[in-house]
Amino acid sequence: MPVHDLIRLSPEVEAALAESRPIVALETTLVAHGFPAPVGVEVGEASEAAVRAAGAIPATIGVLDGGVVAGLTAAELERFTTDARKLGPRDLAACAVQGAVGATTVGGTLAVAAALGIRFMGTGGLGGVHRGWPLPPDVSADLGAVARTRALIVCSGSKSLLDVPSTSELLETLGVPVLGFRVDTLPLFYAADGGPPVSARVESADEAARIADAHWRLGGNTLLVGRAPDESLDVSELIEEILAEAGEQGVAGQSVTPFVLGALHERSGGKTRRVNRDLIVANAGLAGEVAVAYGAL
Ligand code: PSU
Ligand code: MN
Repeated sequence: MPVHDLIRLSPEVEAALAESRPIVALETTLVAHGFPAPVGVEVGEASEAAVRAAGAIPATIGVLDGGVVAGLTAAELERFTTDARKLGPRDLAACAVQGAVGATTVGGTLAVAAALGIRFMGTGGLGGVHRGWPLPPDVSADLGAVARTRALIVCSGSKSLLDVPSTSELLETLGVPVLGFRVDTLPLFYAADGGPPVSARVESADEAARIADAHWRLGGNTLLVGRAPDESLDVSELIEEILAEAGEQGVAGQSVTPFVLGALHERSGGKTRRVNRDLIVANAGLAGEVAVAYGAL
């Protein structure tokens, strides 16, 4: 089966690809597993609106009805509930063939975007090295995906429940540029300050687009652009407390992120949910701006 039969494009995404218009890929894991229903769907829709406001076309990606879909409709997005599988790059094919509903992570979304030639993506926080490595030896497949594919992802750094300094070192090892959008340090997801240094600071979407273009022409793969959350929140103690509980309860692997995000949302009185939502939407908008700037080069 040729790849275009396996990947179903919405008419809008198909036309945008044919006309080489700016497109931003969006993930569905945060829709299904990052927020309690129905907040996830609202976050997905608000992210799409932010991409459109910047002048680009959103392509929200997931697996449904035996195929990979790029450009989910609002009705399709509603099907991404907590029952959806969480799909890293290795999980796409099995989910499609088995006809299950699958929500793509950053890595899973990048794999699809790369197959289609979509170069821009917005998300909340990248996966990375989990705390306590090498016990457990849990390193997100997001990192392998950014090393293998060619795209630019706007995010608020890596998720702060991770070992952020080790994640930053690994990004350097993998040759992934980490650009700070008007910041000198990689944002710590909920918190703006205190992260590791970026590899270069940029002042505008246009500058990020020009660096991406140069990086790709030099044979490079995915770049990150770190954008700080507008409202900064220090929840480091809460994160430690919740991670300890996750360990005691035997929560491991793919379940760690949803468990921690859910508990944080509850114990911060909804504050982390608000910050998380707003940073995801703002990152989608900035990804749209960079995609538009790249198209104008
Ligand atoms: N950031 C969020 N919410 C999320 C995630 C990141 O604000 O739900 C998801 C992303 O889809 C990311 C994934 O790709 O967590 C990484 O999961 P893991 O550590 O299991 O690889
Ligand atoms: Mn993991």
